[in-house]
Amino acid sequence: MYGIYGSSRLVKILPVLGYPFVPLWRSQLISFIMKYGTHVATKYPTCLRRQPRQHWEGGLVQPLSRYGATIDSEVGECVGMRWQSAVVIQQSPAMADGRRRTSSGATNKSVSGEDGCDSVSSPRYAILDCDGGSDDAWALLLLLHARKTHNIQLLAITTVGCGNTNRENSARNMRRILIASKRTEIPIYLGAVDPLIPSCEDEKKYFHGRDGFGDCLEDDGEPVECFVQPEHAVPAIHALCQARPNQITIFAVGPLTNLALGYTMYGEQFGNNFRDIFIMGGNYQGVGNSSRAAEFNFHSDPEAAHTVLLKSRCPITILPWEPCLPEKFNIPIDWRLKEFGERAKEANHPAITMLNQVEAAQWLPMIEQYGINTWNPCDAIVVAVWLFEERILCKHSTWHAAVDLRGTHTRGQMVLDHLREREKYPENVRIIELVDAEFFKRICEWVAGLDDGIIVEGTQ
Ligand SMILES: [Ca+2]
Repeated sequence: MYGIYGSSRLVKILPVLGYPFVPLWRSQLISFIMKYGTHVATKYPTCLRRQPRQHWEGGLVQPLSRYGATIDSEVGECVGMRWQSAVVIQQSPAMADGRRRTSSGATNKSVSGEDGCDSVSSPRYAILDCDGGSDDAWALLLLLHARKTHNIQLLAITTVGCGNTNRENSARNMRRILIASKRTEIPIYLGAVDPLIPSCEDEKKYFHGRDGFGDCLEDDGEPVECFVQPEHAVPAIHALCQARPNQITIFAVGPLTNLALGYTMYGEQFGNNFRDIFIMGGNYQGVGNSSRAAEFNFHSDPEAAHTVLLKSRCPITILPWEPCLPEKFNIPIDWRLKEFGERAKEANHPAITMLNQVEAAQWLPMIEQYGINTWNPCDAIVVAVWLFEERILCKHSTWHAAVDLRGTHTRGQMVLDHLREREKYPENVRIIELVDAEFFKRICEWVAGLDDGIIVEGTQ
């Protein structure tokens, strides 16, 4: 049994069973829970009644429960005007047999069997809500490849129409990846056509070409209606998550319109069924790529991003734009298209070979036009953090985040509570600030079948 001693800002491990008295921030405690899969007893202190209960529950207890912790009793006391409480973490079966859990439940057991499947870890469920660009395709490739090694079950791909391209093209592009990967059993659902408040002017930047895939591939002629599900994406997400409450991770790597519509249609219960949400979108240092001050996904539907951040009670991890910039994430396009791309082609990887063509069509003109010479498949980076957090995530922090809806220059910008007024604005997101680009290259090689070492090393 481990004891955790808490205050509103700081949580400390009590010296139970010889454990040192170690201060932990809430985010660190959550990481502890995520890693070891624990049983938790805690108290909602009576003196907290002068504060909103959700400040405590939303800030600490609820995230813990989302990560599998069981909360079954309460102890605690009030000290002066401050409150203190105890959180007791009991050894879980996973700890008892020496296994460790990551945030998403993976064990560190090395692969076994010739298919590389870890037979011990329980399934982890995911839904990919995307807008059909090449980095969405890479996010999909990581999830598909992790089926064997991480026991990932991708339950659905849902598309949104106000991002890189329309929802039909998004579905078509994801279908191309599924066909190339021989995984067409995964259902695709069409989602929202437009953002919550449609723009009067087409000011959108088409980084990925009008079709999301560089406008370089021939249409195979298969009507979209023939391969997508008849149901709309939003009720599909709701039904899937109702069937597996608190078990499904939502990857939201396009505009957040589908998730926002879910909250509008079903209320907060829609998100209460999520295990967690991993978002690629927003910015936290004011650096824009869609406008001067806003990131593409949030800027494409600011009201949707606002809704998701406001309504969600499950843990949210955000990869904003800044950690994807060359100063922090520097993978040369030459490495992607030549060195790695050629090796993947020689290894006869159909999906990556197709993406070689797609990404050459997208990136080479940008080298000429903007002098961009680094590759940053942002959507795949956030999936990589989910799969390999302990090895690729170098820096993160927790904040209250909101979205500016009315700024003359800053509409769609993500705004953090830099004043740290936690009682007024409890932390609602974890921000990824830095990832290891060199390790991401190894992940790409793993997807291509060129490097299984990152799994065999068994420390994800
Ligand atoms: Ca995307």
